[in-house]
Amino acid sequence: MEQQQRKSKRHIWRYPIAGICSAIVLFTIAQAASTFFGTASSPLVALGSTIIDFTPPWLKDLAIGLFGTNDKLFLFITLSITAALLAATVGLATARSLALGLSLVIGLSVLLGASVLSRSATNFLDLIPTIVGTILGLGTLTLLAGMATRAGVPTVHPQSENTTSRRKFLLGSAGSVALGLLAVGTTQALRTFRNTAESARSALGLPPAKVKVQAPPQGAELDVPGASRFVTPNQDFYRIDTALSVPQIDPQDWSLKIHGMVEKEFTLTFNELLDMDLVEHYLTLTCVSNPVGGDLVGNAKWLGYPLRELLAQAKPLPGADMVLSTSFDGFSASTPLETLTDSREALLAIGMNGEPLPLEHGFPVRMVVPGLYGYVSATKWVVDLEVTRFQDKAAYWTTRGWSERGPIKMSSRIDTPRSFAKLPAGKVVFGGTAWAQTTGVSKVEIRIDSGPWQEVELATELSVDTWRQWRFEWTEATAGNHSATVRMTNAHGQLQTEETAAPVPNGSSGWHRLQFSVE
Ligand SMILES: Nc1nc2c(c(=O)[nH]1)N[C@H]1C(S)=C(S)[C@@H](COP(=O)(O)O)O[C@H]1N2
Ligand SMILES: [Mo]
Repeated sequence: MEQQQRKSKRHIWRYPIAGICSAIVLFTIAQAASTFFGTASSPLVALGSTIIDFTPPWLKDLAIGLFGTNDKLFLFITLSITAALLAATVGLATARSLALGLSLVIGLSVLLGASVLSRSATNFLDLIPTIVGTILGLGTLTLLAGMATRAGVPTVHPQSENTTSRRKFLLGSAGSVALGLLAVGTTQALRTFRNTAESARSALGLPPAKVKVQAPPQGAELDVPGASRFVTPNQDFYRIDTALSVPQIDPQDWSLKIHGMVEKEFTLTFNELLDMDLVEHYLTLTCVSNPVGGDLVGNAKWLGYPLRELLAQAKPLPGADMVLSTSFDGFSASTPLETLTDSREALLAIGMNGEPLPLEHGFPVRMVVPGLYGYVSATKWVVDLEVTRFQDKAAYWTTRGWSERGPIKMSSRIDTPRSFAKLPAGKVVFGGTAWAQTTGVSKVEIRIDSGPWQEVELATELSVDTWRQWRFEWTEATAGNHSATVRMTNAHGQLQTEETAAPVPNGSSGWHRLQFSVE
């Protein structure tokens, strides 16, 4: 007995490994099964999304601030480390009793299943991948824990027995990792083979707009090296959403339901939308999480059908003051009804810069509304519009501490020089952008150190809904450390506020200021 305990201690490392190996089998098999069955939400994605949903706003903000668009990679790494630690603990529990370890796995799988069911558009059939993965995970754990335990039992020839048992255990572990790799490979192959959304997108020819927008005039682009372009190329356009895996929607399966407080409810199909009188509009989209000077803002030419016209067909009832738009993956946004019925060009968009929407920007259909932050207006993969009242319904971010309404705060930014740049003496060229969607930018001023405010050169305005580039030359740049501050004035003569505010709950404010040095 005495000897057996000592031996078990020596082999204790095998149990956490057994736990981790069975977790690898559980997750990779569940993932492969979900891809195979084409379920609405795979267990891994469901788990990640549930965690995102429960992430407090300040943490979401911190993650976006620290990792920008890599916030999902950060989540993935944190999640993997946590899962590995948890799996190792479960493995250790089997050293005490196999039944205890197996019960823990079942308990954790029930949580996983619950997170799958909590996603929108899932049903009990979506549990099959989790169940298949769990069964194989339990099998792996039983097998490997058994091998680990046998190593602890004393025999007449301890030496030889130990070597074979170790070899067996390592082979068993390697086998389960190989099974996991095979499952990952199968998942990838199935995905590539079945990517209907991507192939539908490539095959889609965008219909021409009925009302074509004028191309940006020559003067809309100031060509300052280092400053952002007037039109943001699609591949450089910032991406913010709660979707861990980009929704894959075949346009032929897409439809939009317009219902709620309306005289006439109806459903729109993609082909019907293609046949409508589409318009083009340049609009600068902005994220509420954008810090002062940040880059969660981009400008594109959108092609779509005016939401104003669509709502006119549904005829909102008196008393309605909000449209709750919901995406295929369960995100929702509350948009004031008046912003969708007044004269601004709010669109149900299918095109971005002359192409069908990229999958990650909402293919096949999204909303864009001039003057409102994305979280209350720019629903990607939109499938449902409910005309309702603010007092009756709350949107995704409203229930997580953000304001129910989110008009964009006017802002200005220095793109070049970069913060802490070291520049040669002589001439310093400053460049940047400023935006005040729906109102327009009338003036941008810059201040070097604590000098006077000086007006900068402004690019030609294309529309009040787009940003305007600006340019300024400091001709007698003196050696030493300097700071530059920028501020704008909108077309109503209002000056951008100096008062700083954090992004939560309704957008950042304050003047963008940076430091640089001249040699
Ligand atoms: N379905 C869905 N749509 C969404 C979001 C989301 O999380 N899910 N995020 C919104 C937010 S916060 C912003 S800022 C914009 C960003 O759009 P983009 O990724 O195309 O730049 O999308 C909006 N639409
Ligand atoms: Mo956003």
